[in-house]
Amino acid sequence: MVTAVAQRLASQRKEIDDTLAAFALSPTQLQEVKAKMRVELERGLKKDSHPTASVKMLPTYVYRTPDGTERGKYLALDLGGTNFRVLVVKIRTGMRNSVRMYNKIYAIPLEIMQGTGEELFDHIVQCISDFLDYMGMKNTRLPLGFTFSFPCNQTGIDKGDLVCWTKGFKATECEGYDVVDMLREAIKRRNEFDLDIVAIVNDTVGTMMTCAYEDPKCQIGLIAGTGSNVCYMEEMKNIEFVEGDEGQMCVNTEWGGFGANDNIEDIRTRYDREVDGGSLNPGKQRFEKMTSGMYLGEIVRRILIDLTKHGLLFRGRITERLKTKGIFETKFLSQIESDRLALLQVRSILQHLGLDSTCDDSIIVKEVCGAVSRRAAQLCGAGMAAVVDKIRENRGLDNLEITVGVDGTLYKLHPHFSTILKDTVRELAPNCKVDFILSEDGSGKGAALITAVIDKYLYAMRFSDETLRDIMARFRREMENGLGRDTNPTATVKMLPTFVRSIPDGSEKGDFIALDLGGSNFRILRVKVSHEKKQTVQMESQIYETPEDIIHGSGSRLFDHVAECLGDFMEKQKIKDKKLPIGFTFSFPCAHTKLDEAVLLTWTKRFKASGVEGMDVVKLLNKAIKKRGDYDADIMAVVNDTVGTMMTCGFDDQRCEVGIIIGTGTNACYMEELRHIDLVEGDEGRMCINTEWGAFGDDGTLEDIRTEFDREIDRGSPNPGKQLFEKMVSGMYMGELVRLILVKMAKEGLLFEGRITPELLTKGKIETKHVSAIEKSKEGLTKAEEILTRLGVEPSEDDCIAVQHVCAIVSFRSANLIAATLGAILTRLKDNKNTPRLRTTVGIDGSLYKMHPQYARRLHKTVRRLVPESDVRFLLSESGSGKGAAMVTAWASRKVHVFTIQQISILNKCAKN
Ligand code: 0WK
Ligand code: 0WK
Ligand code: BGC
Ligand code: BGC
Repeated sequence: MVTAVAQRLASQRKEIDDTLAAFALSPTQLQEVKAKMRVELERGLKKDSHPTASVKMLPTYVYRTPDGTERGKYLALDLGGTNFRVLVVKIRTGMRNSVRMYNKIYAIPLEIMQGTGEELFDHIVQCISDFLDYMGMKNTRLPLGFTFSFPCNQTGIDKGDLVCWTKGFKATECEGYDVVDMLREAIKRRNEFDLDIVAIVNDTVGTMMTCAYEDPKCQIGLIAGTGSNVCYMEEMKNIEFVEGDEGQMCVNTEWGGFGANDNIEDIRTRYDREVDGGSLNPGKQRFEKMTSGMYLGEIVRRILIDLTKHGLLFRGRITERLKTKGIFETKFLSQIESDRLALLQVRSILQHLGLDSTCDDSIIVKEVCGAVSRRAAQLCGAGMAAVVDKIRENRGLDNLEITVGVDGTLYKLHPHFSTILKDTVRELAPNCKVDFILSEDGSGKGAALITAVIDKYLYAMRFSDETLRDIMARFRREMENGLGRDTNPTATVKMLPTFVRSIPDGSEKGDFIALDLGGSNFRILRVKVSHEKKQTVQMESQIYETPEDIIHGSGSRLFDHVAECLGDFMEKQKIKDKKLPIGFTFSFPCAHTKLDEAVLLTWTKRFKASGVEGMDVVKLLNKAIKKRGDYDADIMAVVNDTVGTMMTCGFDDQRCEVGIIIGTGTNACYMEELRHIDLVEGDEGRMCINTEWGAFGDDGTLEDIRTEFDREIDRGSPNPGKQLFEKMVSGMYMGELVRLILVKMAKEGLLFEGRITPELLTKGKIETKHVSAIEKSKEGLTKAEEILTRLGVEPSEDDCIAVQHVCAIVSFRSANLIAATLGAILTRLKDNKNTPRLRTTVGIDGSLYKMHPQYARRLHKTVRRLVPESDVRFLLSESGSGKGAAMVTAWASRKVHVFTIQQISILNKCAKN
């Protein structure tokens, strides 16, 4: 006689089974899910159906997995999972697994997740700031990889518009906006540090990269955590809405959206619809809401409520806590389902949720949890089976061996989830041998690896302040070597005495001619310095050609050309009959024995005229002028353009005691204490030293920071092995450096889909003025497209972004390196003056410094960081070094005048005696 109790229990049991039956998916149903997922994957890839596809198949612009050659130091952010992490990742080459990481976890309070976008990104930047402080890295401008675990429409590796928030996020004014821009804006708002955001990656992609670093077969990334998603390496030819058919690109499937077109309504239960209805984004992410950690607990809670309502659980008593949304966290599922947990412990979990339960209750709860998590794992398995089968067919293989990199608390913590998932994949994709490896280090490492891949050729061009200070110290040592009598002969930085003893003192006056040879223009100037009420300078100038055949021809032809231009200028100025004193700015390294005696040590930049090196350039010019015989000139001084620049700026600012050129070439001079210049007699006062820092490193001291591109530039230059520092930083070489990097990246398929055109292979096709144009914030990308199109490489938008990035790295390196060598000069001046704080002015000229949109700002910032105990004013030389040369000439002619008077008085004295 079946007791009423037994009957009641049986019907209760049936009711429970009926409820849970909806979660039990048959192999057929799973096959259908797999097939439907496959259809959606294909629809997502096709141009026409992509816009309406429920599985968005978003391009990631990651073209390959790591190959072990990555290296460098990177920052990474990891936002969107349970924890927000800020990491620093150091990757060393050659030895796989040689990655060192340090990270800090930061909370993202609910009110920030669901506040305004500005608040959210300000919060992120505040965490970064805290981390950089903690790591003492606030001044290092490291490249950053940003793991952003939400669907983004990317148009490049560092450009991605947020499609829609998922999981617990709902910050306003973010959807539809570029996430990288929002982060950059927030960093700007805080104005405390600078970062180079190189890549934005989805956490599935970061996870795939992290695992592929260990296992090259890893070509799929799976997240089974708060959210649920997969990415994999797809054939470019199948991604119809992205240009190019060669090679592969990683696609972020965003399978969480599967079902948006109602194609899985047959397996969605009313609990799923309730959870969806009660979520932050109803109607969206339906597949995710059946499979991921954010929702499984909530599904269980709603089933428990239903069963309790039907008196099948907890004696039909629905507690307030059980009514509380989100109270039944997914971690409880994992705990409750753990085989190691006795029923008693299940009851204590339920207790913790304010649920008094019986053993039966806890058994039923365990069953409910099991049903929900099992379905989740099976659904993920079915989806994964669709993905691996697609890859197998992509490659025309009967059997595929592949690895999936996995992360996520659900996969990691749930006792059965991973096994069920793997079993489902094996059943539904029998032709695929699929290995699953757990990502130990999270996707931050993967984000850093992606940054390294992109940055592969560039990372070596990024210097931490530590490295810059080391270069500063090296240069300081070279300065001392150059100043020392014994060490000068072998010093690379020649520290050439200029015989200029002071900057203008306001007493200069007269009518002068100045020649300005060696920069991008050969200029002849007439400079009139007069003293009406105050000292004024009038200048007239004319630019003359310096044709290739002249500067590469014989020395006599070159100086004949200079003399001819001078004659022409004097003609036009109607001063051919006047013997005006001439100041000759000759922008090459010269050993002076006095102001108007200067022997050219070596040509630099484009000049290579024969028979001039080792000769006194004043003599050569005088000879050429004499040869003409149509005018007479009195060359009173030869000055380096750095000296001319310092003098020009010194005319307006008495504090100016450093002159720098950052143009075709680069160099610096400064006022040194005479007692420190062993090569010149006397200890009183100061003399301007032309450092000729362009030759820094010619003895190999910079080999550790020179890249393969620097070596290639040097090999192709008219003066191999010389001016190695100049070749890393100056305008004559910057465009070429960029071109060489682009060729290499194109060869690696990282750019222009691997297209390499004869123009791109032609030396000099990218000029430094192009680099400056491309880095202009507003029209830079358009310029990039224009210039690259002219090179025939048919650039895509992200090619232009990447090229802009390359330009930024190369020009930034230049500014940083010059900041380091200038820093050495400033600290020397400070020590010379024995002052706790240096106050000085640096006069600057040169087309790179003047034309490049960011150069000056970057240089100033780095100098102030490297030499904090200084107040440095950077004064741009508006009128060129000709004016400065005239100032020196004024001084020289006065000296001669004084000297002559002295001589005459001495001679008179002798005569009298
Ligand atoms: C750890 C990864 C992170 C990802 C998370 C997902 O580093 O990028 O978002 O796993 O798992 P969850 O924390 O959502 O469980
Ligand atoms: C303008 C100066 C000249 C100097 C030049 C350097 O007047 O003496 O050589 O700047 O800049 P560049 O023309 O090489 O860019
Ligand atoms: C997001 C994905 C992410 C996944 C795992 C989903 O909600 O849409 O972009 O990969 O969660 O974190
Ligand atoms: C020369 C320097 C000059 C600099 C800037 C270098 O190549 O060696 O003398 O000052 O270019 O024009």
